[in-house]
Amino acid sequence: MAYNNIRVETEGGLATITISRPKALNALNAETITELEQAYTELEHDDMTRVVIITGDGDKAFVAGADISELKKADMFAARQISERGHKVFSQIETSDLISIAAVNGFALGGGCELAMACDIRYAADTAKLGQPEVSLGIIPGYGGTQRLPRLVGRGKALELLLSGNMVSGEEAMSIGLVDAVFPAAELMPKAKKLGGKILSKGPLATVAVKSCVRQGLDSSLTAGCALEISEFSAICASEDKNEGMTAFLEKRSPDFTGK
Ligand code: CO8
Repeated sequence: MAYNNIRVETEGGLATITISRPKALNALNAETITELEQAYTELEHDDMTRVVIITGDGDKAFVAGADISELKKADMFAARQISERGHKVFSQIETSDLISIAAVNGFALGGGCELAMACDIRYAADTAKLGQPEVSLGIIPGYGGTQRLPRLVGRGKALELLLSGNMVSGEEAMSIGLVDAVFPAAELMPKAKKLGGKILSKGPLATVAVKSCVRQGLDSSLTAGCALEISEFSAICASEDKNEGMTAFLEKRSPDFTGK
């Protein structure tokens, strides 16, 4: 499908979605959110694709937030719609069987930081700047920032960032758990692709089940999470991939997983 504000490239089981509105530092307008949803849905229906890297066009911005010129026009009713749309798409990314890696290549502010936080893993360039500056605009985050940020960095640090609007560097973001690794800018995409390739080499049913257990477990009690793990573990032990993985190990060869 042709898009105006994103590019989608696929290579083997790895897809890259590049948000591309360079004149607005890749800010998310309504059309971009819709395109992101369409692209994600299309990739979810593509049998090959298992890992998606989300990044921003150019070397300055991942995504500099929701589009402020669009938001400025929104009254209470429009704002609810915009917020609900964003939540729906980010939740789709978060709950999808696709494993998502945010390659944060520059400013990830407001909705941009929220998009990165909806991804499963966040890699950042050492030039990245992350933050939730909404209070500087007299608003609050509307794409999950007040909820996902404290879950990642803890209540105090989240409130410090949310209340001050301060930006943190890639290094600082890693030190507080907002991103998972930092690399020199030129190495960011190769490192994200390397991780994607590694995930692709593992059992497809297993990687989906790991994501599901971790995500649902963090949303529930330890007891409920452990019960979920027992269910997923026993189900996956009925798979052909389990047989192939263990046979390959014992035969000292690489497994040839089929996702069955
Ligand atoms: N929206 C629209 N345009 C933007 C945005 C944005 N978020 N960010 C940058 N731009 C535009 C600028 O207006 C400018 O356009 P022009 O060249 O036409 O003047 C161009 O991009 C380049 O930006 P700057 O000249 O400002 O570049 P600097 O290097 O000087 O500064 C910054 C870079 C620091 C990133 C600066 O652009 C900035 O502060 N941007 C805004 C960041 C921000 O506040 N983001 C949060 C937005 S609100 C939000 O995300 C809420 C999400 C939830 C929505 C829920 C809906 C209800």
